[in-house]
Amino acid sequence: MRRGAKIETLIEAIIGGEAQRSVQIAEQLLKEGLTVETLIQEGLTSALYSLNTKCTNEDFNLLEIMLAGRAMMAVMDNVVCRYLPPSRTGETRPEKTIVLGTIEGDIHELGKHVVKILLRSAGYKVIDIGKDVPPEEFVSEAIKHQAGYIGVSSLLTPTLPSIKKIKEILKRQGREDIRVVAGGAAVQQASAEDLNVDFVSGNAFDLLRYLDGIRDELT
Ligand code: B12
Repeated sequence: MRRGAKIETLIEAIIGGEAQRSVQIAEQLLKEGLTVETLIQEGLTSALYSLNTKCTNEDFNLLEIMLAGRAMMAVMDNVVCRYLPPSRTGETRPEKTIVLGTIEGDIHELGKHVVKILLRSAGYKVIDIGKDVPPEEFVSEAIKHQAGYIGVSSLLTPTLPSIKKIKEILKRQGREDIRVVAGGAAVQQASAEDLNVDFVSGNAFDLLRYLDGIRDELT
C-alpha cells in the first residue's frame, strides 16, 4: 500500500469538509495497519494545520474551517475511538486525574478534544472545563476534583501571559504539588520555564509519555 498517498487522500477529504468520506478513508488506513498516532498527527492535525492561511485576521473562512473541524471530529468519534482501549472512568486518584481546558481569550477546542479522548482511553479521569477559562478557574477546579494535573491548551499567542499565572495561583494556595502541562500551537516555541509550567507538550502523545514517566518515577 502507498501509505503516503492514502494519508494525502484523508487530508484532502478533511480539508474539503467531507465527513463521511474522511471516516471511510480513516477506517481503511487503520485496518491496513497505520497507527492511531500517525493517523492523528500526520492526517488529522496536519489537515487542520494546512488551513492556517484561511484563519488569519485578513482571510477568515469560518465555514470552510468549521466543516473541516467537523470532519476531523467525525473521524475521532466514529473511527479512532474504536481503535483505542475503551475509556475507564472509575479512577479517582490524583495521579490519574487531570483538569483540562482552553485558556482565557481562546475558543479553540479541537486539540483539547483529541487530548481528552486519548487520556480517557489511557485510564485517566479527565475533567473538561471548556474553553475561554480564566487561570483562577483551572486552579479551583483542580482543587475541587482532587486532580494531580492541570492541562492547558492555547492556540493564540496573546493568551500566553494567562498561562503563566496558573502556577503563581497554585503557589499562593500552597498547592505546588499540582503539575501544570501546556499544549497547542501557541506554546510550541516556548520552554516550560518561559511559560512557568512543568511541561510543554508537543502533542497529545507526548503528554501520555510524560505522564507515564512520572508514574514510573513514583513507583
Ligand atoms: C480550526 C481553527 C479555528 C476554529 C476553531 C474551531 C474549534 N471549535 O476549535 C475557528 C474558526 C473558530 C478559529 C477561530 C480563530 N482563530 Co483559529 N485556527 C484554527 C486552525 C486552522 C486549526 C486549529 C486546530 O484545531 N487544529 C487541529 C488540532 C487537533 O490541533 P491542535 O489544536 O494543535 O492540537 C494538537 C496539539 O497541539 C496538542 N494540544 C492541543 N492542546 C493541548 C493541550 C494539552 C494539555 C496538550 C498536552 C496537548 C494539546 O494535541 C493535539 C493533538 O496532537 C489554526 C491553525 C494552526 N496552525 O493551528 C488556526 C489558528 C490557531 N487560529 C488563529 C486565529 C488568529 C484565530 C482567530 C483570532 C481568527 C479571527 N480572525 O477571529 C479566531 C480566534 C477567536 C478566539 N478568541 O479564540 C491563529 C492563531 C495565531 C496566533 N499565533 O495567535 C492560527 C494559528 C491561524 C493563523 N496562522 O493565523 N480558528
